Amino acid sequence: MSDLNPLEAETLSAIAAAPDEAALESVRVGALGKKGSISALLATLGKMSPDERKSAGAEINALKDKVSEALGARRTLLKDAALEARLASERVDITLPARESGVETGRIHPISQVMDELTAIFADLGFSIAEGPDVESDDYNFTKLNFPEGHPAREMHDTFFFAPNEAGERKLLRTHTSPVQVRTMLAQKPPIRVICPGRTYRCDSDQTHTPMFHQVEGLVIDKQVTLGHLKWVLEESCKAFFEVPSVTMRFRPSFFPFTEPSMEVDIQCSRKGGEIRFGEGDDWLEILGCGMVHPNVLRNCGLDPDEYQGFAWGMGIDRIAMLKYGMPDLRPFFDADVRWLSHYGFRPLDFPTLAGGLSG
Ligand code: 2NM
Repeated sequence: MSDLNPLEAETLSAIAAAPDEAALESVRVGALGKKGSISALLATLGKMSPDERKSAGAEINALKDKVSEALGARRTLLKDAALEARLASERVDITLPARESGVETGRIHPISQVMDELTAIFADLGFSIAEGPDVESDDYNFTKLNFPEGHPAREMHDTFFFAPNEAGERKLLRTHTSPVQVRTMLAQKPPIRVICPGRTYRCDSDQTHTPMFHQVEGLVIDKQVTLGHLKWVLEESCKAFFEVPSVTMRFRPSFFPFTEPSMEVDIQCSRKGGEIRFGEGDDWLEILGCGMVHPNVLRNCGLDPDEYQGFAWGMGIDRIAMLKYGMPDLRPFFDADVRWLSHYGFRPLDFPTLAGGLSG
């Protein structure tokens, strides 16, 4: 039997030097594993004479016990140290001030606020919200809305077109939210009462126009719908939106391909010292376009104009938001400047409701 002392010294010093539990495990495998150094020694016992086996067996087993004990002690030590290190690194300083929640710092953009206000107002009048894609077909954006091919009204919309596909069809960015009303008429049976808020696009950019802007359009279809109903809905919603007890509206004849008759609507206001007030004064502010849905549009959307009539209107949200909240310039709307947003934005939990007040 060879001298076991060098193996013992080597194994014990490897155990003492193991920096972590993984390293310690490989020392254990190297000594006590199936192919380990001490296991190899135990395997030699079978070839020994009974006397030799007795003394060598005792020696090897003593070494094995010693190594096992050292492994156990080192493992406990490393486990404790690892726990200590983890506790130190994950320590929470409970004396630090609490971090401010997003609900305190985040702000709702004025355009979203105005859309939420209009949603609350029209929901109260029994309207649903309908939405549709920003990328539309020529058919839904123009043809079904009674803009014939080659009609000059198409040119008035400064449309952003995509490249044509193999079939020669070109998609476009919707120039108004009216295609959502088309989709609604094609998908559901009257009576219909919807408003359609969303982004719209026209290739137009100057002091008062941005190539992307926002609209809310509305549509009512039923069997006995008149201009009188249109006028009432617009008056009620304007009073609610501008939070005044009465408004005076002026209806001027106009033209849109999808309505007949068509009107533009102004509301009476005063402008003194840069401040605008509604329900008084001798100025007029243009706020929306509207009319009775053209029989061709009804037919194009699967409705019989002898059975159903409807009215529709559309308004730009960006300018209305500027007016209501006293913002002098349209362009910062789309600058994503947090300083502007923290000044003009709305607190997320102050959600507009008719009962709680729209704009707080
Ligand atoms: C406006 C003005 C007048 C309108 C018409 C329709 C539809 F789909 F029913 F034909 N949607 N929106 C409409 C009518 C929009 O925006 C100034």
